[in-house]
Amino acid sequence: MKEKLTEEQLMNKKIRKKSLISFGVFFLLISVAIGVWMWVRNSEKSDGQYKPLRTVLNTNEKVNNFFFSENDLVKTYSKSEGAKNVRANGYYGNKGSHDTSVWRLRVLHSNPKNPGDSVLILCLNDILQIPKQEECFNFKCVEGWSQISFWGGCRFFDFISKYNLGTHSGNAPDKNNPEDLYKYVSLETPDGAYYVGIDMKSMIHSQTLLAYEMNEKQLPDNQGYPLRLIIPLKYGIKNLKWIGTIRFSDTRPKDYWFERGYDYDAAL
Ligand SMILES: Nc1nc2c(c(=O)[nH]1)N[C@H]1C(S)=C(S)[C@@H](COP(=O)(O)O)O[C@H]1N2
Ligand SMILES: [Mo]
Repeated sequence: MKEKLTEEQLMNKKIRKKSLISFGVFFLLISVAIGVWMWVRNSEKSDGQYKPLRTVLNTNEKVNNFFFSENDLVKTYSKSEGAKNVRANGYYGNKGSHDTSVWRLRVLHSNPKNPGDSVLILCLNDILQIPKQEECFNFKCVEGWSQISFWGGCRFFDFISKYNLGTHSGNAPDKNNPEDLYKYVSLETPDGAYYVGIDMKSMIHSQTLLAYEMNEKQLPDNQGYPLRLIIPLKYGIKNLKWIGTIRFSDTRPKDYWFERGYDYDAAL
């Protein structure tokens, strides 16, 4: 009897010791976590984001760029798998008339072969002349929803090829001559209220479209009629609806959600 009690006491002692260690470790980890959190919160902001977090986002972007391959395709689905009631989300920049009798696409470029000619003005019919490409993919929004949807339009690469855009030389773009390509493309709504900046590599990817159709019909107005960007390599935020202006540059163009703390790349 006496022996058993001692065993029990010994056990209790062991348990107390373990509990104490556990509490100690727990307390230490919590303190470290709070410390890191306070350090991040007290740091300065860069483009709407705390600097340490911005550094993490920029590093992700570099890693992603390093592994980028033109041949990596986003998974596609058969068009019958596309949603019939496609969700519409985000209406920044939808003001003004989208009537195609007045709507024009403005492309700002500097063509060394034709220095006076720096604005190319196109109508929807010009875009419709470029061979059509269709694709059904899983559209993903950073807010946490995704939806398989079916789009039609022309490849952005075919568009810049047709009009000799996006190059320093003013020649047709060549994927094997990346030096001649501008590094970034900027897209803006006609009223300038929503804007995105995207790296050229992603823009000339074969799945990136200037889309004018959804489910084989004219793009509905809430989906960006008459013209929107469909870029399956990126989150929804970069898929700008109601395109008004396109520009090329070697420095990062301004970007609506980047300015509000999101990751510039928004790559999937
Ligand atoms: N002009 C414009 N384009 C936009 C947005 C917006 O607010 N304005 N929202 C973006 C976001 S956050 C998403 S998820 C997608 C939504 O596309 P959908 O309306 O076709 O679902 O559009 C993107 N393009
Ligand atoms: Mo989104």
